[in-house]
Amino acid sequence: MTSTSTIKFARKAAPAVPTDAKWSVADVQTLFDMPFLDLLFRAQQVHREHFKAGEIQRSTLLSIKTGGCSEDCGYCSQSARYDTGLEREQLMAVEEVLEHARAAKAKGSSRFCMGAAWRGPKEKDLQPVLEMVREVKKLGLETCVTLGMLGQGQAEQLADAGLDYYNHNIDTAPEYYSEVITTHTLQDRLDTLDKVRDAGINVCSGGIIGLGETQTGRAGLIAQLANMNPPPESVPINNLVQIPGTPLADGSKIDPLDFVRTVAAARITMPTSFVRLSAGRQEMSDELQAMCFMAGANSIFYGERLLTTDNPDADHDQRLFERLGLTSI
Ligand code: SAM
Ligand code: DTB
Ligand code: SF4
Repeated sequence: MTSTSTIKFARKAAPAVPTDAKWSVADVQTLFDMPFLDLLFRAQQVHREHFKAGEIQRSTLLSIKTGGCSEDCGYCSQSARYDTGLEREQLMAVEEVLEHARAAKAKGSSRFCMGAAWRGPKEKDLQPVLEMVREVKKLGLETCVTLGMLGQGQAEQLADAGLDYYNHNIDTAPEYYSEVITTHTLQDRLDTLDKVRDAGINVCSGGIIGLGETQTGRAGLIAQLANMNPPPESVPINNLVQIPGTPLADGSKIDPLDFVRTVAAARITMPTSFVRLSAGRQEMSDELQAMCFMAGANSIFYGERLLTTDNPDADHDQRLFERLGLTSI
């Protein structure tokens, strides 16, 4: 005889974790199809098995070279191909970068992420970036850079400078990639990620939600990240910041609850990774962000600026941490 409790609580079985730890697109889609509260509960369970609940890592971003990028990423304010009204800036001087890094540390950030609008760094540009990495590290901050595709030997040079993380997102569903970007391929991105991994640098790789991808496409993005061996140590989940002038400026926005589902799926499929609630927080309510933390996000970008767009100011985040009883690591 079936017990009442079985009828009441086992409405939809959660998918079993695949034994070979590989996730098919269908497995992730099954997570998306779970009742919302069951999905969040499962994500919390996984989260608490691997992390202390309520501990949130904070990274501060700085654009060290802004605009004028040769690539055509359809969401980006910094592509030279779109008129987004962004003012181009040359590579920042090391001392100016350090001023920003000191301020980030004083506000409580533990990692400093420097981003450059390049297809990839030229050798002459890499040298000052190596200096930035060495000097920021001396301040007692973890270092991260995002410089585009790396050439032969560049990952090793970054590793020698002491770089902790390299950010390089795979951004969207494999089958949708060429709809969004035509100047490089997903395979190019994966090749750079291999170089980063081989050089012994921690991998930071995630994507953007709301580019017009289907829900299956979103499942494909998460599956591809989760199936990396090992998965990225840091997984930024960005909500598209719509930039006037870019091809993706006017698409329809996704249901915020689907964003939360994506965070939960990232947590469940990548149990030991830091999942970062990344771009898009400025347009999210505190309550929606709280739900993302419930879904297993345990990292944020902290400080009033992302690369070229606004982020909640640090005081607001500080109050949010206090209201939610969150602590920083
Ligand atoms: N040029 C390098 C690259 O593409 O890797 C580094 C900088 S690029 C701006 C870093 C990442 O920012 C992109 O891969 C994308 O995930 C994210 N990004 C860029 N524009 C965005 C936007 N409008 N909304 C959300 N995320 C965005
Ligand atoms: C990531 O995944 N998101 C950050 C960081 N890595 C480099 C960048 C977000 C950019 C948002 C739009 C802007 O400010 O230009
Ligand atoms: Fe250039 Fe990176 Fe923007 Fe693409 S996402 S246009 S590579 S800065």
